[in-house]
Amino acid sequence: MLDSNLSLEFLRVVEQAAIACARTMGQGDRHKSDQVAVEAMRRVMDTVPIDGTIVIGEGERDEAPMLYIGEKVGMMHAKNIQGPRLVDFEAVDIAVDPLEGTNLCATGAANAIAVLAVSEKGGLLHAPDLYMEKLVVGPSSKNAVSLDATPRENLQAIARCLGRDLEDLVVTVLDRERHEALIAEIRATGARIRLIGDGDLSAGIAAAVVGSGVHAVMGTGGAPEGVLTAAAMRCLHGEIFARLVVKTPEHEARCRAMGISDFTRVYRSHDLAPGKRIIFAATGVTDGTLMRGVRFFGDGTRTSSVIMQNDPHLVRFIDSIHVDGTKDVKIRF
Ligand code: VTB
Repeated sequence: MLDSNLSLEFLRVVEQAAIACARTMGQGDRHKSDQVAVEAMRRVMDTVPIDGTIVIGEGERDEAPMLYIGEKVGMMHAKNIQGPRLVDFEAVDIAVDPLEGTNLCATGAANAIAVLAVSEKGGLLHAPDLYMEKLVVGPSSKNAVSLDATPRENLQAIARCLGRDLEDLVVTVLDRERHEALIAEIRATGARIRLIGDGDLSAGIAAAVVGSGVHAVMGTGGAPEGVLTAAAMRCLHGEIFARLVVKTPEHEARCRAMGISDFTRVYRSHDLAPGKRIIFAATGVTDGTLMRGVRFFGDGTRTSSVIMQNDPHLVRFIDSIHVDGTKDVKIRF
């Protein structure tokens, strides 16, 4: 059983990853931003009392030095602990994106986050790093839309479910050439569009939260982030509809390597993140829709996070002040 106290342990992991890369905000070096987030996340992960396995991470073992797929993490595997482990640590699978939106951080743009999801073993799909067609909506419209419907049909359904006009909807779409036709179709309905440079995961979370000003996310983005989105949806009762973009024999081989043989399957949140117990944690790196970015104020640091679990169901928005122990820090409300 995933101990719900673990949620707060994982909160520390995303907070520290966010703080590390937020220091590099606007420096124009996305690789550096990512690297420091990965290092911080990896370091703090080993202080969490778990027997963890990374199932979605920075890449395959040969291409990523840390947080690679299959890497063992957590106190169970911490290098600085000698001798036999006396405690029975829980075995969990972990999906991480230490910095979702590396470009957003490197340019100081909105909605970069540090994020992870945890479940019992087998609770998160091992998704290949391919593109994925996605449709993300909130709880009110999740039973009225489909990945096989046209954007107009889906937007009409969402408008109906929300009791609004099409013109009152906001759809977030990644600003990419591949989305030209999609964007034209959405515009033709009269719905409003928010084009984003990166980060369809934080957009997806926003779409599932009433009052965020985002009603849907449409378009093609990364599959691993689709799994993280699904984990968030399990806690927010929103829904992701997703289909892998499999175009070449090489793509097919990568799917097969992950145990996927049906390339046209439409996945929903329960398929991508089937775990009985899910924990999802994210901290804002730059200012965003739901979370503020990391603020450094000389003698302390303030972070804004969301930490959620589906069972027992709990969604917490957490505002932390990290004080440097050596100074007489003033805490402001
Ligand atoms: C990016 C990023 C997204 O997918 O779009 C990436 O912004 C892949 O798309 O948040 P490109 O190759 O066009 O950049 C995500 O990482 C996740 O879906």
